[in-house]
Amino acid sequence: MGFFERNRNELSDKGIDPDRLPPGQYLTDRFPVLHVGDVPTYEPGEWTLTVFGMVDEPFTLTLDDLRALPSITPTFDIHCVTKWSKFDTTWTGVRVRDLFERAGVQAGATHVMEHAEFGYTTNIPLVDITTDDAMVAYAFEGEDIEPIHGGPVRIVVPHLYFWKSAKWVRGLELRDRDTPGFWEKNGYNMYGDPFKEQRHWGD
Ligand SMILES: Nc1nc2c(c(=O)[nH]1)N[C@H]1C(S)=C(S)[C@@H](COP(=O)(O)O)O[C@H]1N2
Ligand SMILES: [Mo]
Repeated sequence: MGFFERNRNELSDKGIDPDRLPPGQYLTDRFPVLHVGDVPTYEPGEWTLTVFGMVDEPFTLTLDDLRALPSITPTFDIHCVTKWSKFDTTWTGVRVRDLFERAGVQAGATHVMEHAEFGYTTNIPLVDITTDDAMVAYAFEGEDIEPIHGGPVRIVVPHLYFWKSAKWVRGLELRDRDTPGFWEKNGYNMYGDPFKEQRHWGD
């Protein structure tokens, strides 16, 4: 029996529903770090997030502004395209939906480009970044998000592969079309549903 099959079988032994693990994934208790390029460092007050593009009222938030907004603290599983999944992760943040309501999304906007520090981008349909659990997160397991995991603030969208969750997010741009982000230009799927194994172009 190979590693993946053994890992999946261990789930039932631990009393975990194996159906939570998407095809081709394995469960890990670790929290791997994955990104291209450097980890940014911010002076206090330096980080901001701007909502722009097809909105009536573009605006920019500081970390203090973000923390002052109504927050959610859901628990969910996350799935990386490099095949690790981590269960029951708990994040605190503000729903993207709430930020977009404040900005006033214009008719015809269908997609969002997430812009992160140093030019990382990832594209996502508007409906997928405005679900109940899709958030601009500033805490992981009750603590500030570590810089290596995207702190001070990252996007978390649990139902898509984790590359759709931009670390060090700085901008959310509303658009009227789907255009590829960083990995999507380099072979990764435009949508990225882990349960359909949409890892690459053509999946
Ligand atoms: N800004 C930025 N965000 C990013 C990435 C990146 O390279 N740059 N990598 C993505 C990928 S591929 C994954 S799996 C997750 C990893 O998050 P983690 O390092 O906290 O596990 O971040 C995503 N967000
Ligand atoms: Mo990833």
